[in-house]
Amino acid sequence: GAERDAVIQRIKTLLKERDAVLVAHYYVHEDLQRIAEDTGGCVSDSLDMARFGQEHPASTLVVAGVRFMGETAKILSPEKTVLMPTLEAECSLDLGCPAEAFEAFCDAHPDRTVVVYSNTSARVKARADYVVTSSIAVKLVEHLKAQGQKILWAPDRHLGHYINETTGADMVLWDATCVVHDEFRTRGLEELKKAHPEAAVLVHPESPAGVIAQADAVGSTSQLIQAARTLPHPTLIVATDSGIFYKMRQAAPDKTFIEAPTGGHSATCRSCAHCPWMAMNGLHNLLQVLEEGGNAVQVDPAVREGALRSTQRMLDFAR
Ligand code: CIZ
Ligand code: SF4
Repeated sequence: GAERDAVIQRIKTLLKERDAVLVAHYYVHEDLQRIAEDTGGCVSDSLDMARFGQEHPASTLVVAGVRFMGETAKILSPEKTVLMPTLEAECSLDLGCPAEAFEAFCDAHPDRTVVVYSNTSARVKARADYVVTSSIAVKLVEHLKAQGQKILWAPDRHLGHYINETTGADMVLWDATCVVHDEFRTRGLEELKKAHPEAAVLVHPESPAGVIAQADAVGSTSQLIQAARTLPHPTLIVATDSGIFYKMRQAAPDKTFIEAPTGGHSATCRSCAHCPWMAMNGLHNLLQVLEEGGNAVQVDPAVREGALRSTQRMLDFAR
């Protein structure tokens, strides 16, 4: 309504006044994705969010996503102010990989190169040799394997298993999962595919192996959007957070999208696969943080130094 439009307009004005740019993840509410598009910000996956924030000249980055994304922005751009609509937006992979236990795990495998997913705390990244996102994980592991390195992987065990299957790297795996992707169901997907023989299946590799096995395309959010554009199928069954549909519909406006079934799937569940922490980002708290300037992300300088090393390696490798 009119009130909502006024809030959006006020946010756009404040972004300009504050020399701030909005960096939004594909999984946040489409209102926020649209504001980022309209104001020269970016909507992307965590790798491109990191790149964009590092390269953009604005003195303030407003990161709409979850905490590790704000931390990554601060790690790469300590001179910038990094704000988030909420500092309470966690990630089950980050929460499932506490630094102390992780450091002990690494200590128990001293012969292994430590590769961690970007969905981790700054302190976990500081212990790692490399950070990766899902868009470059397979490539980096192939590269390290070709050098004869043995690898320890954390925290997502489905993604780790998928990389092991794809590369034969035989990585030692940490045992955490994403609360969203772990819910996709193998049997339910088999049935849905039977009902839609015309459909292609797009799967994010944080999903269980039985779901990945049925995919026509496996990849990061950006790679899945690309697949939605290029695959010839008229219908796409999608196993990732439902926030992705905003960009997927832009990429392939004539195709039909169906959410892959989850454990909680029912006729009354409109958006079963949606991250509860991504959903904490909204117009209201975005406006509030721009008006009041709270919610600045801080990273301990000693931790930052180590996390920068492994994160910058990711960006250099991705180039
Ligand atoms: O599941 C997530 O949080 C993803 C896909 C993050 C990312 O790499 O963009
Ligand atoms: Fe973490 Fe999963 Fe939410 Fe992504 S969707 S932020 S991996 S809990």
